[in-house]
Amino acid sequence: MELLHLPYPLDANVPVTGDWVWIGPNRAGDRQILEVLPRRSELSRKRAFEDSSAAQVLAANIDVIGVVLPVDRPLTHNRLERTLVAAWDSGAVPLVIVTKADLEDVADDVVRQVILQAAGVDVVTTSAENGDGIEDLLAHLPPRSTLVLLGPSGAGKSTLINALVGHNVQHTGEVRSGDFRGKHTTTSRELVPLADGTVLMDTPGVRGFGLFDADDGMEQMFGDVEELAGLCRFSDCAHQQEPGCAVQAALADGTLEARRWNNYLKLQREMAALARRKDAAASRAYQREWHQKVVGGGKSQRSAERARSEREEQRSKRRRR
Ligand SMILES: Nc1nc2c(ncn2[C@@H]2O[C@H](COP(=O)(O)OP(=O)(O)OP(=O)(O)O)[C@@H](O)[C@H]2O)c(=O)[nH]1
Ligand SMILES: [Mg+2]
Ligand SMILES: [Zn+2]
Repeated sequence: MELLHLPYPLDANVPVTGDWVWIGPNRAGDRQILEVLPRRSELSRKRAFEDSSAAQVLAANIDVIGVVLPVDRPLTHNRLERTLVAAWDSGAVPLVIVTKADLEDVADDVVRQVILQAAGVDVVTTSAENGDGIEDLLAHLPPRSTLVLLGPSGAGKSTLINALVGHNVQHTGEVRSGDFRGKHTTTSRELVPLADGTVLMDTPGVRGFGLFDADDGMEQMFGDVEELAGLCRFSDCAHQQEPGCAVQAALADGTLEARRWNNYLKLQREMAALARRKDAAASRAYQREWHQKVVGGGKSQRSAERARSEREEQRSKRRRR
């Protein structure tokens, strides 16, 4: 048997990029994955289609999740917080990586804004173009750790990996001149090892991050907000016009940013809706199972259907009488 760090997802779901698996001979003597080893971290998001309540695991066994933000695109306020919630929830440590710092004279402003929103998560500023911040970024990686880069297409993830490796291993692509978006140059998740045992994971650009059951991540990102809401005079305070509302007081004196509070509420609503969908799906599954047990009596689908049509026939006979 041998232990491999598998570079590609073999199946739609298991194992995923970053999984460690046991490979050994099957009964016929062929090499085959016998087992996926337990994951120490798991980055997931809600499956992309709207009414799904299932999780999609994007990567496993990540130590550091690099959230990549290029300075040449306006910072869309709430996406950073949302991504950091998912990152914290994975069990890995998030790190915000600002890229293309050589490009704009607004770089300093962007970084200041990013630091505010990152709620204590470390921020490193890099330029693959002139090498600034590359050493600093490496210093943020524990020995032999795995770093995944997340960010929109054209953010400079693959370029950054090339800068970390020291030569070109990943294809990179121009951004469109109109809206600075990338062209999805990287199309699969790929592992790139460094000489010192660090592993870098390049990913295709992801725009959105539907949160999935991210209570721990919410607590990491919004723990102070949750604590504040616990200080209101009434334990069932809706934080609207109630007297003694600690949230409204903090919004009024500026210690809580309105944008951040609204985004917190939005993410809470999103997860509550997901929980309701999950409950509904579970109750449908339960009803199906119950129906099968009681009505189907463990018979095959065909005989259950026959039984149903017989019952219907009898019912209509009764009606005719
Ligand atoms: N000026 C400057 N340009 C950069 C820097 N890093 C990346 N770029 C440019 O940004 C464009 C996109 O870079 P990529 O590395 O392909 O972006 P990506 O995030 O991998 O994009 P996808 O693979 O599509 O998700 C390329 O034209 C790069 O040359 C940088 O530090 N400075
Ligand atoms: Mg790329
Ligand atoms: Zn309140």
